[in-house]
Amino acid sequence: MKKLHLRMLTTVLAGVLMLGCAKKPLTLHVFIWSDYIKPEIVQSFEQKFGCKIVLDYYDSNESMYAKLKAGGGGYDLVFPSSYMVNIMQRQDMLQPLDHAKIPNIQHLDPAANRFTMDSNHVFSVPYMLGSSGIGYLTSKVPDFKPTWRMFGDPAYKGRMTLMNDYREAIGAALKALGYSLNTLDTNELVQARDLLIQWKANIAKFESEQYKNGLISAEFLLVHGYSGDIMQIMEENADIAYVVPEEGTSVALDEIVLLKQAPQPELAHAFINFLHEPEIAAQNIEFVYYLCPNLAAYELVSDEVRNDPAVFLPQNIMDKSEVVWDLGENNALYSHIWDEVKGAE
Ligand code: SPD
Repeated sequence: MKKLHLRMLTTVLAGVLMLGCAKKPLTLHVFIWSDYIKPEIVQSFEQKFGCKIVLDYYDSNESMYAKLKAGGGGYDLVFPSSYMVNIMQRQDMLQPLDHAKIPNIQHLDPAANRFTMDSNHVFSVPYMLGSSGIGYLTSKVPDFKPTWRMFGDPAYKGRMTLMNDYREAIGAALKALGYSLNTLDTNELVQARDLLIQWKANIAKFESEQYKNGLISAEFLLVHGYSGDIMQIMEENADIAYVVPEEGTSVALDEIVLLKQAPQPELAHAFINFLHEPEIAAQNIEFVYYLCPNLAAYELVSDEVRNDPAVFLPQNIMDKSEVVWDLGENNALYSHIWDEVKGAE
């Protein structure tokens, strides 16, 4: 009965929005991380609602935020990590969500609440959970050890990349040193800065997007990257492996937010709801290799994905990993260190 009711609600909503489309086709503008949605899902939504989705891509929370702050885009929906949701909400960039228009919110896995600062989903709905780690070519790095310290190994000088992302890169150095990646201890941050400067001399570049093609083509042998992104490229080069370093890593929940100036809030709500249809969420998990925290979708994914520790993170990895939190005015401690790393010779 409940299912029937939901289906009717979705059909009515689609009908209402399509009536709008009959006059003038609606377009939804979505700003999302690259390689983060199955293209056929976008097409299904377009067909169902008779509308158009325009996707633009970013490779870090900070580049996305900078573009929005510069007035760019005209976007409806964005997919920031939980700490950035908090920053954007504090700066009045978001509008509250209407839960009545997102009935699939009922499927959310409550276990994901520990990764968000908005656990009542006032401004955000969880999208995907993933980790950061090391991708490498098993045949070219025979002495690989599961540690962030690999970035200091001179044997791979010039053939490695670290993410061009201040919380991820400083976070990797902090974890290598055994510290929290949210530390406010200036002594620990200075040690992380110095370690990162040593690693900088050993890597080809700080980079958050091209590392994938670079690893496929063997231009790079070892890269700092995101779990699902590296899992995706394993399909193109069977020599690639993904490992979470033994010191722990960052686990991030990216969430869907509706921008304050969103031109199409109705359609945006419908898209959020669509992404949490259990079958759609399961298809998306299978494609992107990140975990959409949707309990009903977990039942629908293949055994291969359900047993993949890069998708369903095992407890031992969770235990030593952390979420990057918004540190308020102390975020500046990290951006200051990042400037010093970038400026170092
Ligand atoms: N291509 C998808 C990348 C998703 C990254 N999510 C986590 C970001 C935390 N810095």
